Amino acid sequence: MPKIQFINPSEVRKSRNLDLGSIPVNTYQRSVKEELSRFSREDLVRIFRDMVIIREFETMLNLIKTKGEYQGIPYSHPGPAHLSIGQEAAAVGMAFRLGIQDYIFGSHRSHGEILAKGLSAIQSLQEGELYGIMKNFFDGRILKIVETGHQGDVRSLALKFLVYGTLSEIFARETGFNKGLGGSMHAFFTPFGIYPNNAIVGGSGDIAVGAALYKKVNRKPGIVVANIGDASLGCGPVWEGMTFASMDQFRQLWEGDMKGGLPIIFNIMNNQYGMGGQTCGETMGYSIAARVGTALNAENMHAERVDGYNPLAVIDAYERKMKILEDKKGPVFLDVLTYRFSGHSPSDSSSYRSKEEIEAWESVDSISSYGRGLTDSGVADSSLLEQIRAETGELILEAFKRSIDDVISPRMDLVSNPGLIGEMMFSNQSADRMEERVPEVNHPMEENPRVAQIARKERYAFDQEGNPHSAMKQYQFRDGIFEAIADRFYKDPTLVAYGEENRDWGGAFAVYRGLTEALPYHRLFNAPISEGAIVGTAIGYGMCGGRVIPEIMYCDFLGRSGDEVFNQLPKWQAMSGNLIKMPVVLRVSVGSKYGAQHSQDWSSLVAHIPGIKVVFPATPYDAKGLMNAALQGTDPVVYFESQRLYGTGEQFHKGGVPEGYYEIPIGEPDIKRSGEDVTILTIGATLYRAMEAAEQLLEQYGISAEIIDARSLVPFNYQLVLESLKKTGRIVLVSDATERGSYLKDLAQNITELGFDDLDAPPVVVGSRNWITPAYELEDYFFPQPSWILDAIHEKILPLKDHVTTQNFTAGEQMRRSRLGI
Ligand SMILES: Cc1ncc(C[n+]2csc(CCOP(=O)(O)OP(=O)(O)O)c2C)c(N)n1
Ligand SMILES: [Mg+2]
Repeated sequence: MPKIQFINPSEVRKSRNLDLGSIPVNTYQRSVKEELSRFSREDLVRIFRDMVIIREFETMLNLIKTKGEYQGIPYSHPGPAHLSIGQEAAAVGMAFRLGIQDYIFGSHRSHGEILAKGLSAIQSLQEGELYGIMKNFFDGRILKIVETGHQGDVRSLALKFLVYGTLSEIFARETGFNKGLGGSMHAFFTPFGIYPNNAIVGGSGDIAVGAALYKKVNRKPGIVVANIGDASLGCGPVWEGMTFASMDQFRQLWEGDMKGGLPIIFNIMNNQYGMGGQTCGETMGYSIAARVGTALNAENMHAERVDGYNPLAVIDAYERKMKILEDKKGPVFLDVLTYRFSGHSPSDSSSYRSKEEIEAWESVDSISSYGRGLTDSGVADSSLLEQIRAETGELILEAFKRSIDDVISPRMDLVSNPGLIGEMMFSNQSADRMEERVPEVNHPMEENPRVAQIARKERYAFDQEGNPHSAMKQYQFRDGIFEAIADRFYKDPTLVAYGEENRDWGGAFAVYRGLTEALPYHRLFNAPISEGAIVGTAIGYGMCGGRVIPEIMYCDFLGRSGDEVFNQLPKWQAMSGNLIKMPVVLRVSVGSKYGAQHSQDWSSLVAHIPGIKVVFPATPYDAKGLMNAALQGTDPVVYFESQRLYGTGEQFHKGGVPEGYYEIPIGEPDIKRSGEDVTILTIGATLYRAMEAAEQLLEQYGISAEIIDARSLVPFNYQLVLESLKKTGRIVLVSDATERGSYLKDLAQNITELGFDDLDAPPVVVGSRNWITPAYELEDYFFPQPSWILDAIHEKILPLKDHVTTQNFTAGEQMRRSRLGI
């Protein structure tokens, strides 16, 4: 079902001027009095209260950071506190109309947003529901603390719960919303629709889009708000997220009720500074941030600037923008103008701005202005506002006292349980599907043309005489990946896959060919060339509860999704205190033939980062079994696949690749050839070069090599390797990653320690040269060759009689190269 969208030259070549339309700027002008018909008095007063709670909360933190005490009680908080004093109206206005089904994502400066969204949730939930949430959260541990001595209703109890849970999290207490593993910049509370805040500027810019994608694809109610700063508009992931959210296909190619835009608001908390840099006039050129919307789609993303110093203006904008999202006309871009009186952080001396400027903004402070609006309009008298301030002071003080009490609010006990954080790195669950629902597919699996084609293939590469079947007839490595993924698409209704050229093309390397016919657009689609957003949106999709397979076309492009792969994907399970799962299987194709920027094996870089499982299968049997295992799990897996192998048949598993479902446990290496004299441990496609080397060792030198295919990098079970060493006493490790700092070095180091008694010689690493990858014609001088393995054995382990080396593995050469850094 290829898409048919005719690009007509006579249309697109026509001469005309592009009219960008106009963008409203601060157009809201109503007074509190004029709003009395739209808001109840209670609501209008509550807006004031919510702003006051945020102000007092942040002021308390400011005092602790700058004076070391609050209300005469000393406390030291060494961690960060990016405060939002001055920005309260923007946060309360943003959250006021949202329900718990609406998700917010934030930044390093999101305490105010957490509180505002929490306060809004507390108001909108039924008391029973509210109590249930508190009771179920961490088995009621936080509830128990705040219930002690509480007199009053459930909502006032919930206020205590919200403030205490947030503050304890900031103070790294185990009783915090994320067990103290998130902290000030990452705290969140999903039961109220408060999703991760992000210490990486702009980090939420693409993750939030993935949450909106999740809502759309899985028909979940609610919208998503990405609260990001004005300076984050200089960040690639934010642009990529907005590009992804604005894709035409949502309206033009997605079908049925899936037609229409993503339910997301990019909410720019425009405090007009990025640390000390002035975004308007210095570090950016947009002049009015709302202008950015004009770049992304023909509706200018419904962009608008609103006065974030007036909570009613922000609420008004949300009412209108939520309607736009309901009509499936998202995304929306909101430039919420605000200002922070507090420094970027409490240590900030505000050297980049004048006292006059701060005072000018303080003179129009939203809390006092709005409070005046309430009294002037007769909604409240000043004694009520005073009472609110006084009650807020008590609320914050009580939470403060409790959260700094080491008995009530202990830190995670890493003394009696040193492995606690380690145990939180992976969820290690097994789940056929992330939700019980019938998966949407276009036809039964048996009717799929690719499935029919594979059915005619030979699932083992050799015939009964041991001769290889023709290449066309062999079941290939790419078929193994296809079968596992196709099976999961028919099992898990939440599963979606996307990346560059994933749909009509069938993936750049034809892994998905056939899936285009099987799946509607919203389950398999082409992404923009936005590797950051491809991974970032998958993270958002996964953390909301969906399973997803993003794809990076060439390993070298992982650099473009560096933040997502290194800072986001691996971190959120543990940083959430294990509330979040991350069923994201990131497929990464490792190239060759295309030179320095298309042929790098970066599996070592990924394996270095705690929190990601890393696999690198080399045979069709392993490819299918490991993909099945990855897709059955709930952890992030980076699944490397070598372009050298897509067409390879199954040469090892005698029965051929099973037609049915099976899993290969992640972390278990596999013996691909038995031997007695030397062990060769390979990663990825080097397996086949090691097999050649083993043949030569046997034929030319009578040495029998045992070959172990690592299959996984993280986790990795050393047992099999150590057993092999008991026989051979010698080991060579081979991979296509450049040798310096590679994962092989890590393996070699551990093998040295664990198998020292059995080793006759130190483990020897054979990686690629520490160069750029040269042209295809020169690749044999760069990537490990069979002869290199022999050379390394000859030079470092066991002299081979009359062996003539092609590579220099001497100690002197090793020293020379290291000295030169090559
Ligand atoms: C990727 C990244 N670069 C730099 C920083 C350091 N940093 C933290 S906050 C900040 C300014 C962000 O400004 P903005 O997005 O406008 O948010 P604001 O602090 O004004 O709320 C910077 C540069 C960071 N955390 N992440
Ligand atoms: Mg800013």
